[in-house]
Amino acid sequence: MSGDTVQVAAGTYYENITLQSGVIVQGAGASVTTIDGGGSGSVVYASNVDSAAKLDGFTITGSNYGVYNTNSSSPTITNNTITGNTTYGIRNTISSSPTISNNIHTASTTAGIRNYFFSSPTITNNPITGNTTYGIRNYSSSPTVTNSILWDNGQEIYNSNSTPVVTYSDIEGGYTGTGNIDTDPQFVNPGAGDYHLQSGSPAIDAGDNTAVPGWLTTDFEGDPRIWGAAVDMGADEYYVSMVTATIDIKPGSVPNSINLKSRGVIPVAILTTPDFDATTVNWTTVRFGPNAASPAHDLSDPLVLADHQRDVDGDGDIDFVFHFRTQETGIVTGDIEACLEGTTLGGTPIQGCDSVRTVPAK
Ligand SMILES: [Ca+2]
Ligand SMILES: [Ca+2]
Ligand SMILES: [Ca+2]
Ligand SMILES: [Ca+2]
Repeated sequence: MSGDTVQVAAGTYYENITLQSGVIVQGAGASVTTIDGGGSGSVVYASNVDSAAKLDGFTITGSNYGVYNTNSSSPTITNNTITGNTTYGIRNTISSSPTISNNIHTASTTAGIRNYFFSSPTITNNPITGNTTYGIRNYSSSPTVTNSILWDNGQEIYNSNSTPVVTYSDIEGGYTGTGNIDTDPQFVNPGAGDYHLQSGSPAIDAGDNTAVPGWLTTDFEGDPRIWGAAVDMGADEYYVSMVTATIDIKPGSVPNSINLKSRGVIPVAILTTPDFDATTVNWTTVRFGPNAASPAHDLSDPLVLADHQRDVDGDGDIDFVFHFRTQETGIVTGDIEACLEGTTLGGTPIQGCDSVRTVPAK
């Protein structure tokens, strides 16, 4: 019934399903929930359904057509992996204009997406890659393609009597439109089905925020959809969450008295815990206090580094000790806390705070 949500548990289902207006079909995620159409016809069929019909969180595979929209169907298709269909991943025909966001389209034989007879889907944040003949094939149709990646298809976009609008997308061989680029998107491992973006990908922050539908608040794996300077192209938003590190200002001493008149240094340890190995911190990135002081010592000499990596709290694991010049930290009279920031050697941001007591007290 309209307004219903059909929740589908993780698993592989050998069947063919039909979308209905107003009904949400919600899988447990494309990595764990597969619908295999069993060889012929369409895995998912939709005729004249409205935009409130939704298909979310599946791998759609194993038929001629992954999703077949016809007779003015405009369902919302999001967070799916549409792969290994022998003709088209998605076929839109006879004025069908679905909203297609955050899906991975790959390994279909004829095209990732086929638009036919006045079908103008809105295709946002989709990688379409590794389809044999075409990425998108248009006939008398004009889709809107934004924040998407068309790479390594036989031909990326084929038009017959069609004028698609393609912007803020990475198209192999180039394509006319604002914000388009033609640079290897640097997927992590497309051969193994991993379409995450590498840290240096040109697709990061290269999309158009205004094209992201308001309801699309996460990427294909649940990270914030818009992160950093702008939305990324493709289904993945490159996102690294902050790790909260445990630090000990003046290791072994409490309270952590800071003599603001001192010309000396303040030792600060990042402690190794079961969740975090302090020796993975990139010392060149570490900053401390309101003025973001850099470490007082150059730790590029392995002997000096070894002297700073030791077990300061006696729990048997190696911690990382830094020293910061008191005058560079920006700590002022009355401050009760100071924080350290940096990143690991792998680029994960870290932050940790500890209490301080300034002397002479006010
Ligand atoms: Ca971004
Ligand atoms: Ca992500
Ligand atoms: Ca302390
Ligand atoms: Ca330790």
